[in-house]
Amino acid sequence: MNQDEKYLFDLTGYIVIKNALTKEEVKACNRSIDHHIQFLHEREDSLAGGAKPLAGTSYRKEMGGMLAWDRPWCEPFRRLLVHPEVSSYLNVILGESYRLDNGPSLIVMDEGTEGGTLHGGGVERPDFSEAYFFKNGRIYCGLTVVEFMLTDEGPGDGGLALIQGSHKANLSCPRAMTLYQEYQQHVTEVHVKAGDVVVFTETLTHGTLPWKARHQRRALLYKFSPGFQAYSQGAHQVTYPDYIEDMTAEERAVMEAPYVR
Ligand SMILES: O=C(O)CCC(=O)C(=O)O
Repeated sequence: MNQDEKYLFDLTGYIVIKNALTKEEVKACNRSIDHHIQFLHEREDSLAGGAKPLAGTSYRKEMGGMLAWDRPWCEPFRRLLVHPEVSSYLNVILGESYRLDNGPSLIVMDEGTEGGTLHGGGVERPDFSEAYFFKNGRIYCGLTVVEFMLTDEGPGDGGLALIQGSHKANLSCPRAMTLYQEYQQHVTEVHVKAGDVVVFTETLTHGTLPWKARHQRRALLYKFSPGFQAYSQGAHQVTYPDYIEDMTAEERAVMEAPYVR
């Protein structure tokens, strides 16, 4: 990550790493997904918040669990944990011992799929797990989203959208803006090619525009944290040793693994 990219990430809250994945790497992910297509499920609830500009004819589809698939199917997804084109950025943004907080999770949208409200950023930063600040020449960033694009997202297609600079907002985003009803000129629709990777701080206000393209959208999300902190339980589902089971609920809460409760 060079000085210009660092400046732009600090300024806007996101960066697009062009051609981070080779065509073969994208193909390998898509092939593994196709092989497990029976696990793809449509959400049961809407993400569009009842807003007309975000409405669609179906809910988005999702799939997870790739890291646990049998070999060789899991391999392309495991490689993305430490992909050199991406880890060189995460080492700067999160520090060298960054860890997977949760994911990967796949978002799939066919033509007509609804969007999702803009969320995160401003006063929605609840605690240090989603902090963003700059001090002594370096970036300090909590939960960070890495979105591996497995298909193109061109102008007018929809998909990932964000409000540049909102990771530094001090006020909550106007409700009509989160619903994409007002101030659309301040919402950036991110345009990418398959193989590009978008890295953004979870404190950036972001969401999804309805999918209008004829081809299927596939975006693969990994969420990383600095090595010393956690936002969610991720792979570390709590199983208590017996002596903790014997504690009061209040005592047990203090013994839990780090994550945002
Ligand atoms: O559609 C996207 O790329 C963004 C998804 C998103 O904001 C989310 O799942 O929280």
